[in-house]
Amino acid sequence: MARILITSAIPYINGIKHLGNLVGSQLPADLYARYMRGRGHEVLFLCATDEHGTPAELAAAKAGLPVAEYCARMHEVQKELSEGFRLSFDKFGRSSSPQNHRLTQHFAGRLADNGLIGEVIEKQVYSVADGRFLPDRYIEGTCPNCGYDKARGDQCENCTKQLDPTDLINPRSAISGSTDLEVRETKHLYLRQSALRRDLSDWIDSKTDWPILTTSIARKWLDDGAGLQDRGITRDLDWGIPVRRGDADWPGMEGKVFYVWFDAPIEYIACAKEWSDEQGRPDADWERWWRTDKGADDVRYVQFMGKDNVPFHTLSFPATIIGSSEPWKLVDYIKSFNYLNYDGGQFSTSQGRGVFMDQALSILPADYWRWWLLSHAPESSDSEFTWENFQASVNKDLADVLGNFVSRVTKFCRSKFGEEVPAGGAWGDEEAALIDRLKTELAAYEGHMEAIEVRKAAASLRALWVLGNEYLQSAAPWTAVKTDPDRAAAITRLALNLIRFYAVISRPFIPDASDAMLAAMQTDDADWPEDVDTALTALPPGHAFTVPEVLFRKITDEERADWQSRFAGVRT
Ligand code: B3M
Ligand code: ZN
Repeated sequence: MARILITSAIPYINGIKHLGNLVGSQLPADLYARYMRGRGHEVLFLCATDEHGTPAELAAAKAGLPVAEYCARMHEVQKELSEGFRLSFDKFGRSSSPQNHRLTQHFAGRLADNGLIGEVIEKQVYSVADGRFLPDRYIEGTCPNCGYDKARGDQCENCTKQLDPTDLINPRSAISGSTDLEVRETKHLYLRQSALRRDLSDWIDSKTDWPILTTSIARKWLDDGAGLQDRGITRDLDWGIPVRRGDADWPGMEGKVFYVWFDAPIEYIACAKEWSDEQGRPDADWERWWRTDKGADDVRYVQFMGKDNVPFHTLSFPATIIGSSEPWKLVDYIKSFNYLNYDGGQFSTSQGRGVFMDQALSILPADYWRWWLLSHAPESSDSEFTWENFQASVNKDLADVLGNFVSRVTKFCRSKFGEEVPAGGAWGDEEAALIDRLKTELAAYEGHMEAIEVRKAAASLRALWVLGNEYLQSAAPWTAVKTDPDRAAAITRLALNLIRFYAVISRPFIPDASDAMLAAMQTDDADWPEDVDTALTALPPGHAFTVPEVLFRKITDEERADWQSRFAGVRT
């Protein structure tokens, strides 16, 4: 039994995530966590909301709520949605937790002690009326390029030109509208990543088994040097983790907070402490996952994220860990994803284009989405959600192949032999051939799951379902029953056991259907089929079962057309 620590990139607090976000980190992380638990390993699976930064402040202002309250509410919303999607986090924490405050300040202190923090004086726009420095996007004015009068200090939304706040004509505060702005000096802390270049480069080079998508992004930043410029890790904002040096004040940094990307990955660690604290357990319980001096040296740590987050996880966060010179666990494997596009364009949070987590669950249960998203995960390239493809996959894979198998077998048995597993005679060549193929395909499935090849794993699982259908079709118990009821009973006994077998191996992808199948088979034996022959005798003759409700219904053409137009744009 191994110990596996799994984290998913932590979603921003501002708003509900769309399906593209979901399939890029949380959902495949859940698949892996469920699989590893299914194989009997000890898993700690962590996620959280990413609650700091300007976007959180802006979203709270827009919602007319104090930012702390906004975050508390949105955390609950996101938590409920993740439960709706059956994301099996051991803890869904908050980057604003007291645990993360302390740990982030601790890391900053260690980095400073090790000479890896520089102090830099910068010039920044200050709003006298608001009594605060303004981040670039808090400054509005007229675009020098196109004349749009609500251009932001970082970019013009109208013509997309990248701007500096000083480029704007008639600049004003986006908070109060005040034009009483001046440029003032302000001090910030920089993490001297450049000093760690060699360590990071050697570390990345040692990761020969990582996906190319992950290492190529890391190498690009290392080799350009651009990504390894020293990074500002503080901001002039109210909301965030106050800048302190461990437990001590940081002279000159009063009223400033750490940059959201500094504290967010540290929440991966703090979240483990939130998890053990919540249960009133000692620190040793989370430290055995995170401290190599306290047992974590035999933990395998796997991270999941979209490709845009790779630089922070291959360079910045490891720089924090390595720079602390404390024995924290470094990531062992980073699984990264490309983007999922939506129906001929991109998912867009700002335009409300695409399907968002709450909307998805309002039209269909989680398993339908989980299956489609995972079987089409954007692994080797970007992939695209279309309603046609979604309808076709659901109707074919889930309804026609898996659902139909379960329904045919259970109904046939009920009508010919009653609601218990029939005895029948011994299995013959046809069964031996089937079991052989099941063994081969199951081994392939397990291999893909171990390697986190999500699409290939889905394809193998589908192939395993197909094998059952093909067997049923050729063994044809409905014909055999007329001349050789014993033979028909033997086939049915195998097919009913296959339902339990499918319930167990499909669990990581479609947990609710798996529960329904196990419930119908009246068993809670969800042990992984380490040995296929034995697994197919788990339900002995005489074992009672019930015919389940329809496992998966088909999506009609009308529904497809309706949803397609409903989610085409502008969510309110
Ligand atoms: N919240 C960005 C994102 O959700 C960011 C990830 C943080 S991971 C530490 O894509
Ligand atoms: Zn413009």
